[in-house]
Amino acid sequence: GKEKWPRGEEKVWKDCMRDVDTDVSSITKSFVNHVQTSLARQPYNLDNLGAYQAAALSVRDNLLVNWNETALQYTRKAPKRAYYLSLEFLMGRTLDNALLNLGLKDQYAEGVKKLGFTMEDVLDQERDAALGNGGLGRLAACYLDSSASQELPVWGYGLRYKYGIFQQLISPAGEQLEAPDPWLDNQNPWELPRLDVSYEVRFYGHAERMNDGTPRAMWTGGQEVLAVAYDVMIPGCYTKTTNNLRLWESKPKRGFDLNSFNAGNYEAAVEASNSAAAITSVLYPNDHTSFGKELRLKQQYFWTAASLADILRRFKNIGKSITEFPDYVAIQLNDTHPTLAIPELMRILIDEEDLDWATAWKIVTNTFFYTNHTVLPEALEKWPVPLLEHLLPRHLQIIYDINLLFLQSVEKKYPGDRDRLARMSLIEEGFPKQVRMAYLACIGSRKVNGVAELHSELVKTTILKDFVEFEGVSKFGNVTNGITPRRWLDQCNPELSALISRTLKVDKAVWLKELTLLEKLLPLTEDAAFRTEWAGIKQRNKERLAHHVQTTLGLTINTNAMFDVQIKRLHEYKRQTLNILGVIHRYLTLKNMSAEEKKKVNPRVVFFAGKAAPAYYIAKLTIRLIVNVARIINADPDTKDLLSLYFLPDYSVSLAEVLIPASDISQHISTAGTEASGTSNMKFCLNGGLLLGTVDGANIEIAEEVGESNVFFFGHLTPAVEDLRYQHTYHPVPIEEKCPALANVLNQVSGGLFGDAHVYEPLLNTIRQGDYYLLSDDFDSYIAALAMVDEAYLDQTEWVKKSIRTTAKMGKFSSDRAINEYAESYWNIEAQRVV
Ligand code: GPW
Repeated sequence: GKEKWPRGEEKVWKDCMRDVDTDVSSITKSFVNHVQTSLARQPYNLDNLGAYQAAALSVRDNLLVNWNETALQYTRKAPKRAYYLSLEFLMGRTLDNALLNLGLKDQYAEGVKKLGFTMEDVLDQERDAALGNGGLGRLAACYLDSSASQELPVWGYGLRYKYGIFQQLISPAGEQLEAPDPWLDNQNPWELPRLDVSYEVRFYGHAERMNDGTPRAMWTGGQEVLAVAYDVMIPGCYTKTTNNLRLWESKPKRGFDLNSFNAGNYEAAVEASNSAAAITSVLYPNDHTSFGKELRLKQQYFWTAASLADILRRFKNIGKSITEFPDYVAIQLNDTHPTLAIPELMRILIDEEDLDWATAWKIVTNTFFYTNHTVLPEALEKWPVPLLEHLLPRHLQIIYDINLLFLQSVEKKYPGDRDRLARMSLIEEGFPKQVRMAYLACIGSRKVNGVAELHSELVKTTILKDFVEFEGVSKFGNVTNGITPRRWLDQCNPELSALISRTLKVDKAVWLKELTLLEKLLPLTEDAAFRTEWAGIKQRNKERLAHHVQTTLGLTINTNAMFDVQIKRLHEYKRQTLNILGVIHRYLTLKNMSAEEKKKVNPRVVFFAGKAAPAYYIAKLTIRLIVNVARIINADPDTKDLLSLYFLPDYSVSLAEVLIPASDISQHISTAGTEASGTSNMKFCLNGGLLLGTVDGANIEIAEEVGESNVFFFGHLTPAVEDLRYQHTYHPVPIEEKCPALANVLNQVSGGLFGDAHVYEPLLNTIRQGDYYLLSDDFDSYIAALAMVDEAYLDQTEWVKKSIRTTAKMGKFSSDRAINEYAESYWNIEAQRVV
């Protein structure tokens, strides 16, 4: 029988249960309690780090109350739930976000002050949780925030990497160096170890088909590893709903392999335990590239297998028939990284639940949803068949079976079309053969979506064209990305948030969750006093950034200049190179100006930040060029008041929170058709920064919202790109002829104006030869667009109007809108009120 609960005296239990703290005195009490007990520290020698830890532990107690009640509610009501499987969650810091979402920021600030600390110093002690590379991982974090804020029963599943994205250092020569990010070293108050929640995950071994008339097989032997859960609380904004992000840590099943140990082979025994721990030791620092490494495949399987086992166990507790699985569970695949979940669920349903193939496949294809985040070929995951066969023999069998049945159905619709079969096969022929993960994700899912209108069209007309023809277009959709206005406005730009609440006479508890209310700011473009306030806030954010750079890097920045910002992963398609070559062009132009001409120029400070994948040679060269151009330009007395340039090392979520509110203009200048969406473009615009960009990704939808007259567009459009590349290959025109301005800039770099003459040749040659990303095609119009930005900036009144209009029209880009689209049109889940 079931245990009676609570044990003992119910009243004693109930009287002792805590609720969320709301008043300053219980907050200070809990803070001091944690200093005394959890931290075992003396009040008189408590430093800022200790104060942060005490504050975090006390906030965590509050979150746990809500987190438990949310879990209880979900268990009782058993609604359909959605699971967001992502190899990356780029969370950043938690304390400030938790305080704002709980609505306790003021109370904590007051309490902390009474105890002799300032909130700012305390918040600044927290290390970023940087379990992601860039946009894809940060999107996952924004979606968790929105799911909780919209009271949706959504959990995240990921890996608890011991090392997050590497720390970036810049050498004296301007080279990127990488250092590990041991983010857990100071303990992590935001996670809850769940040593009781663990699963065994198998690798290698043998798979033997039963051949008993069923599709079953036995998978035995190999290596078994334990997946242990760590839970991270995800508070919603002004709601009790506090969801869960479950991260898996790998560990050896039995500490030591006793067989080897007894055989006297101590080293082999320890090695086995090392290899289990290695699985979740480090986040792969590659963005938009798939390297085919065995350990990465191990990570993917380890994580999908543990997550599915956990989801299945939870489903089974409801007591429904397995065929009802898709009525209770939706699983979103964040890119193809979790695609092994498809054959893994087939394996469980067939080998363990004993279902027939058709029933199992029907369950699978009603459970999964796949989001594609790129059409760049180098990013599309393919796994070598021999590697899969070795590591996951049963899954390879299942993939082959899926492929066979799939190709039979294609053959039936297009008899004799051999080319089509070869194109659509899950297996790419070659040496070795490879499994095309995007195709597997596509056919194994209920729906497929891209992340902005243009990108979703490109998915349908390029990489998945045959699949659209075969399966029908209704399976393919778009959910334009979004960003959480909690972190990316209220938290990073508190003054602007307060001005908005004051002006609209609407509490932020309302407009932060209904962001289209920002439209009510539109009439205020005509209010001079409001414009002054607006401009004043931008100015103070610029000073805050300058202060940050002064204290961290010792550099003094001219805050009277226009702040021009490009911050994102270094990648050729994002064209940081175009930006730095544009800066050099500007520098050369200034050098040739008379003193009189210079008076008309408005000063500009250009900021770059971003990491390059450690093995991405060309991207690293771009960083080196930026740093060395900065060195020359910033020291040139002829120009330094009018143009200066900074590369801020070790870009992170926290640095973005300081940079974004300070930008007058930001650059999103990818070759048309290459940036699936972009999300920092949305963050800048939400904070009243104007956008300089190409007609690409979500830039297009931003322009649709704010009006084309409020953005600065340049460059060739997507349909022209293919033709231009063809021209480059078959009718190349020397760069001196095609774009003399760019040729001159390249020659200056080659000639050693920024030192290291020979060093940059491989980078410059990517433009001189082939120019795959079309810098020479877009350079002139880029320079013209920059000139338009300068001109527009001269009219400050009009500029501030544009800035206000931009913020006002950004409501669409709240991740609340995006997550509601997923909930309604994809997952079919409903909000659950937790009281
Ligand atoms: F290649 N994105 C990313 F599609 O940050 F997998 N890393 C990646 O590895 C990939 C995509 C991948 C980004 C897109 O480049 C960006 O345009 C988009 O806004 C973001 O994902 C979120 O959808």
